[in-house]
Amino acid sequence: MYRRMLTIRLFEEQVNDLYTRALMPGLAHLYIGEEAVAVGICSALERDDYITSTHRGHGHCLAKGAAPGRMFAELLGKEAGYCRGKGGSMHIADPASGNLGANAIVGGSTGIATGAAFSAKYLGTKHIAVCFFGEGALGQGLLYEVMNMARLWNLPVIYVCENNLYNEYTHFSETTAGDILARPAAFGIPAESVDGQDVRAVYATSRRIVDQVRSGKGPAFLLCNTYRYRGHHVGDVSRGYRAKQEEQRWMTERDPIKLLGEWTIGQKLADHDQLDAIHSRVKTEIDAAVEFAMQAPFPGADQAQEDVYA
Ligand SMILES: Cc1ncc(C[n+]2csc(CCOP(=O)(O)OP(=O)(O)O)c2C)c(N)n1
Repeated sequence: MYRRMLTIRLFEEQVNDLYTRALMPGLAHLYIGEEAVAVGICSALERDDYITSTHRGHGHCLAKGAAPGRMFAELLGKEAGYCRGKGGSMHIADPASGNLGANAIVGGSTGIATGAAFSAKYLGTKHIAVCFFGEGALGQGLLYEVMNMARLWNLPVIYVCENNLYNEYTHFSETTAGDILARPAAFGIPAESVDGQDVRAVYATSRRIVDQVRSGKGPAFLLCNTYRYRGHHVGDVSRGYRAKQEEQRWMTERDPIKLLGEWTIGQKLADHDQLDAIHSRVKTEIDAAVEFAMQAPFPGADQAQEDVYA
């Protein structure tokens, strides 16, 4: 889990670099600071369980098993990318690792995840679906339609709300009335919250929920309290809508990688040198992945109209 969180962190730092050097088309929403959520939850899943993701989706894809090289290739619009360069940052799908796709429509993937859970139940496969979404999606009607269906039909789906406090530039308290957990509870869906900066807590909680959902008890809802360190997207650099002291507090006191590293050393499971060695290995892997993507060819012009449906 330490290595996976670090992979996401270093991947995202490279994305920021590629974007600011104008090498990457499109836009990117960085997941830095939230790594423990994706890693804690995906570590409790099987490879062929399903996930759906959001505009802030790189971390979910990597945590579920996507290869950094093909991810970078997708971001750079290259043929070797997961969507052959046609999806970009916000639409990465990797069916081989159960990733049914990121979705730039806020709340959009709640329907897809619930449909995947329906198919798993109908076909009797025992797979479950995890639907990641930000707290901004709590304002979307689709979520309530599908939570209703999921409860009525006892579907194996876990709704994971990542509350990083801000929907774009607005604090969630200005957009979200009442208690978040009361919303799934109104449908009879068991709901709980977890410290989204503590990967061990996220993993332990997810492990229990995953087992319940897989055993046929129907849907669940997990609220993960977390924080994004960077702007809403890479261009949001001044972040005047939130206090610098707040950012500093999360980064210094609540950093998920630092917290797990300190715990690991405190438990004498690893020492500083071993953690540094993991860091160097991940850095080498990420550098090689960027190089692979930079060298990879663009798709041919003859593919421009392939896979176009509308
Ligand atoms: C239906 C819809 N409305 C508006 C947008 C524009 N938009 C993109 S991200 C975002 C805020 C999302 O906030 P949240 O769901 O909390 O996720 P976070 O960015 O914090 O991870 C908005 C309003 C959109 N993509 N889709």
